Amino acid sequence: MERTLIIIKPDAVQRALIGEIVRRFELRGLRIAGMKFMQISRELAAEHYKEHKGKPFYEGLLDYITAAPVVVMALEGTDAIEIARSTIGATKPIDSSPGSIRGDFGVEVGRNLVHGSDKPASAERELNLFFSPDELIDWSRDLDRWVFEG
Ligand code: DAT
Ligand code: MG
Repeated sequence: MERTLIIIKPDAVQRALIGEIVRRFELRGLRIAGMKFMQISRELAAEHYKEHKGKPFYEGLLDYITAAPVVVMALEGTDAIEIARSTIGATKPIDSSPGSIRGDFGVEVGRNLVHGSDKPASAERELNLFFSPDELIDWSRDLDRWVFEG
């Protein structure tokens, strides 16, 4: 079982896509371990996106992610990181397959609707930034044995 951090970004919240996006992850089979509605501070945004510091889009990225409330989720499941990334789609919506979130709802890279951690080390770092241990719930669903083989 792997956990990943998902952010339903300000554009998706403003466009009333929270339910649609949560629905897609739920239907894929991933299990919610944590979820909250919040507004990201500049400091937290800078920490979250520190790998991009110095890039031309960095300041605009911080403006965007802090502009309005977001929903953050911890999702878990077998290969949750890659599974979530495929449901989200490629970074640039123009490259995202129809059927993915960005491919169905996105046009611009700077308004690409959802964040998902890209590898296990990022997921661990990002989950710790957004959730305290007591906000992540260990639980199981009755349907888990029909989604997860192990
Ligand atoms: P992802 O969000 O798919 O993990 P990333 O980590 O490379 O992509 O970049 C983080 C965010 O930064 C991305 O969701 C949108 C923005 N971004 C990335 N590359 C960009 C570019 N070339 N121009 C503008 N914004 C960009
Ligand atoms: Mg990334």
